[in-house]
Amino acid sequence: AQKKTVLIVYAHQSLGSFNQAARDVAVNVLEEQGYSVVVSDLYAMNFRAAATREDILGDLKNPDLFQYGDETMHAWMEGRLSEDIVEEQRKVQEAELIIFQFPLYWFSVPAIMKGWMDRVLAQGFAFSMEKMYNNGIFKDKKAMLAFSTGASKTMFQPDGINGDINVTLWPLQNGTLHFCGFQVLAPQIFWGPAHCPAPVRTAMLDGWRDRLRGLSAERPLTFAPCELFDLSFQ
Ligand code: FMN
Repeated sequence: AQKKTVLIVYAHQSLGSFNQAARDVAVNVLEEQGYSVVVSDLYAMNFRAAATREDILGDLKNPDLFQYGDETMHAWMEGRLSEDIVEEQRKVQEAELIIFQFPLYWFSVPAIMKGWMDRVLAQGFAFSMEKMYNNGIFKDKKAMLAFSTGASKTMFQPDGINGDINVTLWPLQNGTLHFCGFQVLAPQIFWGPAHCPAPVRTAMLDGWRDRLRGLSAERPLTFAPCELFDLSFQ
């Protein structure tokens, strides 16, 4: 039987960073558990972040007005997306779990990872007007954000200076991952590793190792069910 696959989409520039250590823990634990682990190291790949005309091979449907979403949907249907996108889509297809490992940038993912989302999660491949949220294309797959912050946990409490971290994560976890159907696992948050003494960083990585060992038994987050919303736009 083929091994189950985990894809780690990874965005950090530096060898020796905390994010790299967190990535390596995940690779080791998951491989120990019999998974095949694929890493997309976005900076090392020099992954292109910008959604442009170059993502479509051949002629445009509407050369008078370039509409990225429409053009990439048609290109996906006709097998005319650029090779770097197709390669990432193949990895997504094969993975049963995707872990996004990154440092929090401006309450979000770094631009290179946002570009991965913008370009790889194309209409038709990752969602359609009929298939979204609980009925989404990737409903049999899981996804998870694993990230480090500069801020402390208290700053991201509901009454903290940054507000509730769950509000910060809503666009990524609900608007992107759950929208595409993924079962979203609770985020793994490494609070301010740069401001912690080494033993605390080590303890954070030990906690991550322990969590990964039990990951397959975790229940995904729940989001507001579609029934609560006006679906008349359909
Ligand atoms: N930390 C936060 O807590 N919230 C932010 O919104 C945030 N935005 C950042 C934006 C940029 C462009 C940079 C460079 C850093 C930002 N940080 C923010 C701090 C990083 O998240 C922090 O330095 C990183 O998680 C540390 O991990 P590392 O040691 O692996 O690099």
